[in-house]
Amino acid sequence: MEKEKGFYERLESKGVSRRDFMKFCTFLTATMGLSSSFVPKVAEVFAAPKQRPPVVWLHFGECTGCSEALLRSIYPYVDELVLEILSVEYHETIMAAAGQQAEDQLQAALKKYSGKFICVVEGSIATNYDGGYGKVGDRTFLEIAQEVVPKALATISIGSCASFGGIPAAAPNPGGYKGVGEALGMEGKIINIPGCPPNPINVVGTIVNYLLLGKLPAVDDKGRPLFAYGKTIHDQCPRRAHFENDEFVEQFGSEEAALGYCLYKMGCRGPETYNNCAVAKFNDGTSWPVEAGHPCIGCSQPDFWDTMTPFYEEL
Ligand code: FSX
Ligand code: SF4
Ligand code: F3S
Repeated sequence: MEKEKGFYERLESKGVSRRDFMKFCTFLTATMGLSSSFVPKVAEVFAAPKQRPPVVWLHFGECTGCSEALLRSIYPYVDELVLEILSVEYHETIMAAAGQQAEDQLQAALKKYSGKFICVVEGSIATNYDGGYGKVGDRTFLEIAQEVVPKALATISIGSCASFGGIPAAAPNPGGYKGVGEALGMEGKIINIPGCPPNPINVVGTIVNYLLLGKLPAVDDKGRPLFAYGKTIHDQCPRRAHFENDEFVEQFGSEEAALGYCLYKMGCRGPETYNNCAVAKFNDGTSWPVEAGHPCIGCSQPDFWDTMTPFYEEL
């Protein structure tokens, strides 16, 4: 009870009412594919956590957009919530330590929490030339991942880079960048939350699923949680009726664009892209690419930069 009281007071002091928080929990519960009877239990995961698992958060070849999407999300408190439920032991973007001190912190966390921590990875791993294309603290991404990932209780790759190689792995890919699972030969053992960037709600949903139900969510054959990646964009798209009626945008700025017609002829990759953007949306449910009038570029699919280009051309 005391714990909960403190939690709600902390939220209030940040300008987040209990009502806003419950609204967020309701949205999160629905996104996770759970019935509304789970809402109080989901709220409890944040308000009175039974455990705060240690987390080692690694950054490899990427733009840091994944952390930015999560930590600067418009929900004023998603970042706060993540920090309420996790004990982040190492995260290069937000930790105060730098240089040798940061390296020491990583080693200390690995020693103390071996087999018990959750590893979150952003970014892909260079594998050519002994991993020489990407280093942190004079060690290659490959060496770091080989040391850390096998010691984790579970590993979550966030973003298309960590999941499937993403933009660093786009042709001609001289560094031999690969997703974490492939680079380590651990495909099938790592949860992938792709998207460039992924939706923060899917990251939070995966972690809450683990804390609430004691297991990671069910995944598809590419390691993606089914609750978020079980359907295509096209199957959830509000413009779908226009697609069925042959009502297409053929030029940006046209009358058809203003009418919100289907973007298929502008190169929309929604029909072959698995993600929940249409329902989860971004920035506190404000919008998502297709709603904003831009075709889906397939950013959460494997090798999207090579297989989905040229963008803006019909499939
Ligand atoms: Fe990649 Fe993320 Fe795109 Fe950027 O960490 S999925 S380039 S949004 O930052 O990895
Ligand atoms: Fe499908 Fe894209 Fe058209 Fe939506 S805009 S209906 S996702 S092709
Ligand atoms: Fe990416 Fe398409 Fe969603 S481009 S953000 S998967 S609408």
